[in-house]
Amino acid sequence: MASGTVLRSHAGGYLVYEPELDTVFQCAARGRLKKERVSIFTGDRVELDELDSEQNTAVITTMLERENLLSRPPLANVDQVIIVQAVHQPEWNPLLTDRYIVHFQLELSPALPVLCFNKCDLAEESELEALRSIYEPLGYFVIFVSAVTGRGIDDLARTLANKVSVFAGQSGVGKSTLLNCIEKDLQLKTGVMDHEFGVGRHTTTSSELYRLSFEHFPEIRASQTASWVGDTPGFNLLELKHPQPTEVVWQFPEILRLAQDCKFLNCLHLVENDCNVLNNIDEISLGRYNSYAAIVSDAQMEYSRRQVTSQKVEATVKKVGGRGGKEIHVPRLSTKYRAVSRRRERQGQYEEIDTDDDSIDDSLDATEDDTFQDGIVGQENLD
Ligand SMILES: Nc1nc2c(ncn2[C@@H]2O[C@H](COP(=O)(O)OP(=O)(O)OP(=O)(O)O)[C@@H](O)[C@H]2O)c(=O)[nH]1
Ligand SMILES: [Mg+2]
Ligand SMILES: [Zn+2]
Repeated sequence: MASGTVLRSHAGGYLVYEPELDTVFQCAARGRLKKERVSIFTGDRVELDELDSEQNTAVITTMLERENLLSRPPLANVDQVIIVQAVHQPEWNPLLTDRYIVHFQLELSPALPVLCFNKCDLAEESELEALRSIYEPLGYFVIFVSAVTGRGIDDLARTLANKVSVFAGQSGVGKSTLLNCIEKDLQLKTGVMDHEFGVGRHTTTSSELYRLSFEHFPEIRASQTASWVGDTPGFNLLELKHPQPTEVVWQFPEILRLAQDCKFLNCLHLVENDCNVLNNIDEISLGRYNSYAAIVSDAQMEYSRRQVTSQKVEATVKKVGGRGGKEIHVPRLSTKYRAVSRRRERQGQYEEIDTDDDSIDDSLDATEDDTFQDGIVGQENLD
């Protein structure tokens, strides 16, 4: 049975790369998959049937087990997220960077995102050192690049080798331009900066996965097996994930270290007299602490909004142990990594028995990426 990777949704179906034939097939999904409400996303691995090598068409019969799924941008089986930020044009925004960090840590826990600062040609070395000194000590891998001078492009290419990576970051920071530097044949459409407002123009409008050949990087090419990278559009700030207010601290390692010795239960480390974080605030970068406070405030608003609408905010940490030993908190796996409950499993079996229609359904009208495109209307909030 042939299998492949979904590169993107296309004309009501999917483009799927099949490695044995080294061919991209235009595929429809079997009606059964739709009946079972199987959502197929860019990055999903699928089994194919009815391959037509002349027309380059095929049918998706099965979606293979998914390792993970990013919700925004919607991409499956991702190994790492590269958060791309510009040092200038658009001006670096520490809060936005930390918001992206928290979002992707929650989405892809326990993998830490890579921080890629672009447009270094427009920055002073001292500015880059200041950025390095904030994030490197916290354990983040930081890369400084310039698509104009070529600085750091080798480092970025090496980081992408043998992985499925996603470039995320606000519009205009140069995600597509950097990809074009690494894979010159891609020739992705890139935008122009709106200099009046200092923002990009949302040139990339849907998530797509590209296979990297590293043709211009012979050293990497020699040792690589399969490397993929997703180019994505920026997304609405309202779509960023928040933990519960008291759990935001888990996403800030330097604050967590001090919070663990805070004597107050459920302290938000914002105002409490004699809070251990506030007592040692000079050990934390001011920008990071401000981001923490802003994200706690966002999380509180989200929490009260959900209480009004009775939606649950999932806990992102859980207590383990306790009997005999000391109870500890550990990060909770996001739902997509958790084992399916017995009840769910049984329900799934019933559904499967129910659906024996194996006919091809080519009336897939609203694919996941189309939904995403709809979802990015009103991105002004981001800039
Ligand atoms: N000076 C400078 N300009 C750059 C660099 N990289 C990209 N740009 C410019 O930044 C602008 C935006 O680049 P894009 O690659 O379209 O940005 P993007 O992040 O893909 O934006 P969206 O697709 O809108 O999300 C273009 O005018 C690029 O030429 C760089 O390293 N230095
Ligand atoms: Mg782009
Ligand atoms: Zn405290």
